[in-house]
Amino acid sequence: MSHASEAKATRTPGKAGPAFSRPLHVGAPNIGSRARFHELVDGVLDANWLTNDGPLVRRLEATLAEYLGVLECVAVCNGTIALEIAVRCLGLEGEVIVPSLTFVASASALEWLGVKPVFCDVDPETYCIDPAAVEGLISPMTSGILGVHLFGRPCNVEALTQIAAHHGLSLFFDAAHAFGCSSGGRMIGNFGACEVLSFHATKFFNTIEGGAIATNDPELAHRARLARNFGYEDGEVRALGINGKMHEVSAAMGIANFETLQTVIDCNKSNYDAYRSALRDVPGIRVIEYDEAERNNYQYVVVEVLPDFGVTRDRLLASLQADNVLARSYFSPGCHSVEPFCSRLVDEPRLPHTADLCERLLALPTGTLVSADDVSVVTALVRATGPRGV
Ligand code: T4K
Repeated sequence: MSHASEAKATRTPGKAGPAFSRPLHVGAPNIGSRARFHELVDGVLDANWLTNDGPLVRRLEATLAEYLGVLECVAVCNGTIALEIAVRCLGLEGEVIVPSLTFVASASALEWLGVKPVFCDVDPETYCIDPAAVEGLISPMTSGILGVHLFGRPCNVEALTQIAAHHGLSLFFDAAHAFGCSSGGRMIGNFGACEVLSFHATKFFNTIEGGAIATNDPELAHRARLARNFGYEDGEVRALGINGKMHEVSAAMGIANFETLQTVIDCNKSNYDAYRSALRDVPGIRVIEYDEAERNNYQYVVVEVLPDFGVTRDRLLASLQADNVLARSYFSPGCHSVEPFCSRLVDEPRLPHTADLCERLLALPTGTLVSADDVSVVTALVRATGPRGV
C-alpha cells in the first residue's frame, strides 16, 4: 500500500508559490499491494479467462456479500450501469423520487431509461433525502424512491421504508459512497429492494471501474445477472439485457484492495480526526460529523463554509486551488440545475436546503496519499483564508 503524499508541502502559508508542488486531489485512488495485484493478474492471463462471470469476479462477489452480510452481490462494470440495471430489474417507470443533492449519475441513470427523476430536498443535518419532503412529491406516476447515502452517511432508512410500504413503492438506494458503512448496526447493502455500490477509482475501495448490486432478494439478483450479460442464461437469451460485465482485471484489483481495506479506513479516520481537531475552533467552518456508533468509511472530509467564515465557499475553493489543494464543491450545482433537467423545468422546485448546501459544501483531500503533515498544511491554508486569518 502506498502511503503519504508525494505532493510535499514546499512553503509555509503566506509565502510565494503554491503550498504543494503537486496537486492534492479529492479522490486520488487508494492502491493496495501491487505485488498481490500483479500475482492475481498473472493468474488471469494464465487461466486465459478475461471476463464474463470469471473466477475472480465470483470470488470478489462472494467476499463482498460476506462482508456486507447480504445474500447476493452482483458485480458489474460501474456504479452507473448498476443503477440502470437496478431500475430496469425493479420494473420502475413513470417517476422516481431522488434527491437533487447527489452526483448526476443518480438522476441520469433514471432518465436514461425513460424514468423521470422528481427532485427532492434533503435533510440539512444528514444531507440525505428528507422523508417528509418525499411524501409531498408522491403522485399517481410515482413508482419508486431512490435514496442516496451521501458521503457515506445513511438515509433515514426506517422512515423511507415505511413510506415506500405505505404507498406501494419500490425503495432502493444509491450507496456509491457508503461501502463499509452501517445504519442501526446493519451494513449498508441490506436496505430497500437493493443497494447500488460504486468501486470507481476515486472511491475509497476501487476496482479501477466497477460497481455492484447488493440485495437479499435472490430473484432480483438473478434478473440482474441476466441483465448484465445481454439476458443470456444457459446459452439462450431469456430477458432484455445489456453488457454490464465486470472483467477479471477489475476483480483482481478489487480482491487485492479488499485485503488492505481496513488500512485505508484507518487512514481516512485518522485524517478525518486531524481535520476535525484542526478546524474545530474556526468560526464558520463546520466539519461533517459521522455517527461513531456506526461503521463509517470516512472517505469524504466535507466542510460547510458558513457566512461566519467571512469568505464564500467559492473564494475558499479558488484560494486552495491556487495552492494545489484541489478541493471539490461536491455536489454543486444540484442535479435539477443541470441539463437536461433544468431546461424542462416548468417551475423551479422548492429545495431550500439543497440550495444552501450547494453554496456551502466543500470536499477536502484525504485517503492514503494524504499525510498528517498534508492535513496540517491544508487546514492552515483554510484558517489563513478567513478574513481574520484565525
Ligand atoms: N452515485 C453517486 C452518488 C456517485 O458519486 C457516483 C460516482 C455514481 C453514482 C456513479 O458511479 P460510477 O459509475 O462512477 O461507478 C467522479 C467519479 O467519476 C465518479 O465515480 C464519482 N461518483 C464522482 C463523485 O466523482 P469526477 O469527475 O470528479 O472524477 P474524476 O475522474 O475527474 O476524478 C477526480 C479527481 O481524482 C481527479 O481530478 C484526479 C483524481 N484521480 C482520478 C482518477 C480517475 C486520480 O488521481 N486518479 C484517477 O485514476 O467524478
